[in-house]
Amino acid sequence: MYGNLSITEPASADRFAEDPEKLAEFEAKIERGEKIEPTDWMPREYRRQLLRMIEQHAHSEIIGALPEGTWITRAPGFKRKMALMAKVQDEIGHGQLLYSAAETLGKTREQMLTDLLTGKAKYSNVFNYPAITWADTAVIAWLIDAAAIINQVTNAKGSYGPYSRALERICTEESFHLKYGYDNVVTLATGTKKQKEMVQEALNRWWKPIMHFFGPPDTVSQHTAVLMRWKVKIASNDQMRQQFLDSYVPKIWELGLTVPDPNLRKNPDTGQWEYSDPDWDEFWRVINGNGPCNKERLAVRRWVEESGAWVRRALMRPDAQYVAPLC
Ligand code: BYC
Repeated sequence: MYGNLSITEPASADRFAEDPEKLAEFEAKIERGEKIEPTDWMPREYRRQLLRMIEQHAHSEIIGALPEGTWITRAPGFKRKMALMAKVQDEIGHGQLLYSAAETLGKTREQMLTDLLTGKAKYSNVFNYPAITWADTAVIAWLIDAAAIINQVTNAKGSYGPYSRALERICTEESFHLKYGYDNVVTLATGTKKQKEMVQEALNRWWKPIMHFFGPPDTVSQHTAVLMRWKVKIASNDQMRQQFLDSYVPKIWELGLTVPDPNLRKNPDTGQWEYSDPDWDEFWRVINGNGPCNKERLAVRRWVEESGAWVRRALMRPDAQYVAPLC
C-alpha cells in the first residue's frame, strides 16, 4: 500500500466508476491525443496498470543486462568488447529512466527493487534463458532488441507522458543495439561453417522465448483491453507478434538461416503469419519464477544490491556533501 493506492487491489467490474465526470474528461483528453501527466487526475485502475507495466519493463532492462553482460570478458576482440559494454550500460540506463517514470505514479524505487528481489514482481520471460555462446548474444542484440523496438515504438505513442517520453529516448538507443546485433549475426552467418552452425543453434534456442516475448495470445491476455482503451498499449500482443514476423522472418531467411518452426508461413489469403503453438505452458512457468535461470538472475541482483549497499549508505549520509576543489 502506498498513498491511497494498493497495486494488489483486485480489478472489479465497477473499477471505472469512481467519478464518472472526471473519467469522461480523462477519456476525452486521451481521445484528443493529449498526454496524461503525473499531477493530472487519473482513474485508480489506470495508475495501477501503468505502474505494473512500467515497473515490469524497468526490471526487464536491468535483469536483461545480465545474459549479455556475462559475455563482456569473453567478447571476440576489443571493438566488440567496447560495443557490448556500451550496450549493457545503455540497458541499465533504460532501467533508470523507467524507474523514474514509474516513481511518478507514487511507488518508491526501493519498494520496486524489493518486489523484484523477493520474486513478487515480474520481468520479461526472455531473460530467464542462458546465453550459452557468443552467438546467443548476437541473437539477443538483434532479435530481442528488434522485438523490444516494435513494442516500444508502438507504445511511445501512448497516453502517459513520462512513459511515452522515456520510450522515445530508449528506442533511439535500441536502434543502435539492433544494428550492432545484426552486424554480429551477419558476421557469423557469413563466416565459417562452424560459425554459421553456432548462430543457427542460437536462433533455434531463442525462437520460442522471442515468440513469448509479446505476451500471451489476445484471447488469453488479461490486461490488453483496458490498456488499449486508455491508449497505454497501442497494439495488442498478437498484432505486435505479427509485425515482428513480418519484418524479421524475411531478414532471417535472407541470411540463409532457418526458423525452427515447420508450420511457419504467411497465409496469402489473410496476410497473417501462421505458426506452431509456442508452448504457452512453458511461458507461464518461466514468468512465474520457474524458468532455467530465474533463480540465478535474482541471486545476482541480490548480490549486487548487497555489495552496493555501502555506496548508497555513504551517499545518503547527511555530511556526505560534495566539496568543490579550490583551484
Ligand atoms: N514476460 O495481460 P497480458 C529489452 C505477463 S527489455 C513476462 O497480455 P500486458 C532488453 C503480464 O505481465 C524490454 N511476463 O499483459 C533489455 C501479465 O502478468 P501480471 C522488455 C509477461 O501487460 C536488455 C500476464 O503475463 N519489454 O528489450 O497487457 C537487453 C498476462 O499478460 C510477458 C517490455 O517489458 C513477458 N514477455 O502485455 C536486451 C515491454 N508477457 O502482470 C533487450 C513492456 C506477458 O498480471 N511491457 N506477461 O502478473 C508490455 O508491453 C506488456 O506488459 C506486454 C504484456 C506486451 C509484455
